[in-house]
Amino acid sequence: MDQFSRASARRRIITCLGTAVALVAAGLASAAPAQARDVNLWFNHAFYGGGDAFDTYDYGQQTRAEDHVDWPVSLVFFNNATVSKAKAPLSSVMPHTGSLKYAWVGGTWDQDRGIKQYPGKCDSTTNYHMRVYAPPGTDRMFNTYYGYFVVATTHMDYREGCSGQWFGESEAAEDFVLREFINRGYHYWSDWTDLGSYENNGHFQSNGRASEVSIP
Ligand SMILES: [Ca+2]
Repeated sequence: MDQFSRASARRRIITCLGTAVALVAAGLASAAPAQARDVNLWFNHAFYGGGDAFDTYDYGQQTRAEDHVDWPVSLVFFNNATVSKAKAPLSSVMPHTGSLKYAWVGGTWDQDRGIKQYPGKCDSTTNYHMRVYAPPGTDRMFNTYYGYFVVATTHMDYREGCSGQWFGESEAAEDFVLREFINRGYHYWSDWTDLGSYENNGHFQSNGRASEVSIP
């Protein structure tokens, strides 16, 4: 698929988004899990042409609610992607795994520990982490324009398990992963798809637009 037809499709996506649900901020102050925060918009998103839809955040448990969102979807791997094919190219730079999180993809739950640069560590270098999701039965989703696709969330685990730890910077983590694919010669579209998952609150950072990588 060439860039022109993809761009043309994107212009029409705006009118074809899945149901947007405006969520109230109530309830965040009481017994909120560590990752709870004010998520302004929450979509179950279907690309133009329909096919498999996905929630634009992953979750800390199998509950599709604002209080349980973890990280925004920041990458779409398409063309002929599977979860394993989206992870494999980065096995040398992100050889470790993290805790299980969950995503609602293609009408079912998937779970993933993801891939990350390091296990928990106390120095101040980057430790980017990506989780990749698709229905476990197929390991991929399908859309007429994207072909076989999977979605991924990204973030950084800073000084994980040590004093001064924090988690976030999804946008920087997206850029890190995208750069690794660019360096390996993959075709890409940076910050291409508007998923409405904009966040700008301390370390919770996302411009709401997912980058795309073509997996042959
Ligand atoms: Ca982005």
